[in-house]
Amino acid sequence: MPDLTLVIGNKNYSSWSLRPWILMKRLGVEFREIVVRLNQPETRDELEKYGPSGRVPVLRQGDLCVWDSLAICEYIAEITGRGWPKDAQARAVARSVSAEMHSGFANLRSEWPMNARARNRHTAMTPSLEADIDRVEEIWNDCRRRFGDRGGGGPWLFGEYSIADAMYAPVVLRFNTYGAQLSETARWYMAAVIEDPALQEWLQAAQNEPWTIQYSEVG
Ligand SMILES: N[C@@H](CCC(=O)N[C@@H](CS)C(=O)NCC(=O)O)C(=O)O
Repeated sequence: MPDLTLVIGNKNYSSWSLRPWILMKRLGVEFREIVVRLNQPETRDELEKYGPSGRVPVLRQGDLCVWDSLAICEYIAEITGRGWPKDAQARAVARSVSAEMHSGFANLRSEWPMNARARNRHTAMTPSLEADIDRVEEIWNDCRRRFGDRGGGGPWLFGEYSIADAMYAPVVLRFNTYGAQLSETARWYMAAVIEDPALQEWLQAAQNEPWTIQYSEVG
């Protein structure tokens, strides 16, 4: 694959970075990786070197710069021909659940920040957090029930691994850290995501990072 560089944030905390990273790993796309340490005095200047939004993730390929996690996943799908379900209706639903994750779930994001290596954290349940958790469960249950047998019937939301799984990987880590109470299907899906060697590689790297971001240490 031609000359791809993915710029990401700390693996322990950067939920947006995990999405394209895990998609590229799962699809076997080779890339160089640059980690920018977030929440430091020099972070803004560092980020501006790589992309126009001052945020990560950013994908560079020669003169091309793609910023925003979903746009990067879409580009990877374009250059590999993989990443979305093959069937048009399954693909439309995969795009819907990916877009819903991309633009929503503000309470889940703020109340349960991603902290990949943390376990047994507890926060008070709020109605808005509960509503977000319920909606994620509904999405996982619905996708598995309707599309789980597609593409060879793997453990993923649409059978075969797709961008939708990459979009929800950070949520799996949040649920793992704060101990969400989930249905059997959701627990089974989470186990598949966590056992995935690509996710294990990310978790190991997060474990080895010496940096802490205090405002993301919750519970
Ligand atoms: N919608 C963007 C959001 C990216 C984003 O907010 N990234 C955070 C890190 S997870 C960031 O770069 N923050 C800048 C900073 O911490 O200075 C995407 O999907 O890529």
